[in-house]
Amino acid sequence: MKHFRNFINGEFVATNKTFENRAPVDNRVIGLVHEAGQAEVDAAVAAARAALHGEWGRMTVARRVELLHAVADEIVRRFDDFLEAELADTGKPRSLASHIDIPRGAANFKIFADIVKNVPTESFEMATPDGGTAISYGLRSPLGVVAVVCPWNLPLLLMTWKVGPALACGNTVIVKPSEETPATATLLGEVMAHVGIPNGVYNVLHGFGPGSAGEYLTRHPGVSGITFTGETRTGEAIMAAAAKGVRPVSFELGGKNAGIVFADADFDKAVAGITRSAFENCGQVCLGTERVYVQRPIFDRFVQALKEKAEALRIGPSDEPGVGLGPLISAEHKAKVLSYYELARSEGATVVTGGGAPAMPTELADGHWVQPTIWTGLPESARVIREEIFGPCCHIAPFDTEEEAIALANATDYGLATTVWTQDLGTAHRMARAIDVGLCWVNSWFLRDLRTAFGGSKASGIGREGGVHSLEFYTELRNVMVKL
Ligand code: NAD
Ligand code: 6OD
Repeated sequence: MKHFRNFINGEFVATNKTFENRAPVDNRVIGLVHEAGQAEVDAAVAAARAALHGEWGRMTVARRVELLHAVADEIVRRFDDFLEAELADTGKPRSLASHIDIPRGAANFKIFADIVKNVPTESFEMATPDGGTAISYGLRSPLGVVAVVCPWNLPLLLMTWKVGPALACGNTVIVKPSEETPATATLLGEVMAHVGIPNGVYNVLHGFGPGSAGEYLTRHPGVSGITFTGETRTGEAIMAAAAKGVRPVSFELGGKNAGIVFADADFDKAVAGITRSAFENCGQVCLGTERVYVQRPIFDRFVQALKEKAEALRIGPSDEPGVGLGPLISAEHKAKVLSYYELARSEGATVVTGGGAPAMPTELADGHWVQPTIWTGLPESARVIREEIFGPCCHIAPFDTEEEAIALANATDYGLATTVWTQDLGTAHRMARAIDVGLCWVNSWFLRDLRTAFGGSKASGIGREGGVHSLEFYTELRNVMVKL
């Protein structure tokens, strides 16, 4: 049985309160997680604060950059360890984790180390009222001790997406991984120690949200800022905690993203793209498409083609040959997704395919499997169309005009992402301008350039990270005015 301990001040710390870590593929207990209480949170904050002013705080940027490259190299060297840890925690297809999750774990350290090394700050020269000259310039200092609160859907990718830039900017971090996926954050502690990241710079606390490590950490006055990825409702609770002390937050939250397919789109590419955006990672991607709008001339053909793609997805554990769909993360999440499958029926949906749990072999029968599901025929007011489900499902509706597609896409409280399929550049640009989202993909989906701004509008988030935008959150910019 594996034990996932907290990582505080360079040491793995056990506690006398543990909870079970279960495999999504069969619900077997695969580990025990040591839950951090207030004492461990206090210790981690003290360690992170001390490290801020110790060797780490005095280190040259060049040395910090070198160390972060070493972290990335060590993740690559231990690729298989990270891969197995992620697969055990999530049950996702091996091909997915090995092509996306783990490589991004390494890239997130490299890219932000290089950005910090190469991005200048502003500088202005001006005439002063007495006829002299002054030069002002910007100096970036770390924000301080950063709490990094993470979800379970892309555990290593989403954690390092915050830890990479935070450390590159000279901060120290305390990570609270999801209670569902403790493994890769813990493993990263070994990597940090191995490459010589000073003690206290990277800390990990395990536990839940309310009444546990998540709440204790985000309420802690020694935490300078909070970066969070997860549900919008949780973001509201964390924002209330951050209000005490007026501490900054960066939030990447939920979505109810629209995919828009115009009749002039490359049909096969659009079908393949929406298949990915609706079903990849078993629909557990915040950027995923749960609302699909297809221009009327190709609507019936598109529904039929997507149905065939969904039905061709092989459901199974990570290593099953040709597997396209893994399990959901937990029994609780499966119950939530299946409750929406029921709700869709009661709201009057036509179930094009799926709508339940698949029959699985006995050894996998306790896993959290659901069928990829497509609905049509619901009114826009239906809860299934309004609420984030976070499962492998989508509703498809027809539209006639560009204006109608824009209105449909925008009729949501969320504003995270959209994917637009058309061969007309003018249409693409107009849609990108008109849809209220942080991220608009055209003829693509989840195609990432880490130098670009990433984040959501409306209830989907606060702020942008990525490229220099990460520097804006993870540093304080001081202006220095020098009268010559
Ligand atoms: P969640 O909000 O339930 O949990 C996320 C983390 O917050 C966990 O570590 C949890 O323990 C912690 N937490 C919960 N309540 C807390 C509290 N009161 N105080 C402090 N910490 C608390 O989210 P989840 O179920 O793990 O992830 C799925 C959600 O994340 C979906 O809504 C999805 O859209 C969203 N998400 C968004 C993005 C994005 O980039 N916008 C990316 C991935 C996931
Ligand atoms: O690619 C990223 O940097 C990122 N933050 C992806 C988020 C995916 C949501 O599930």
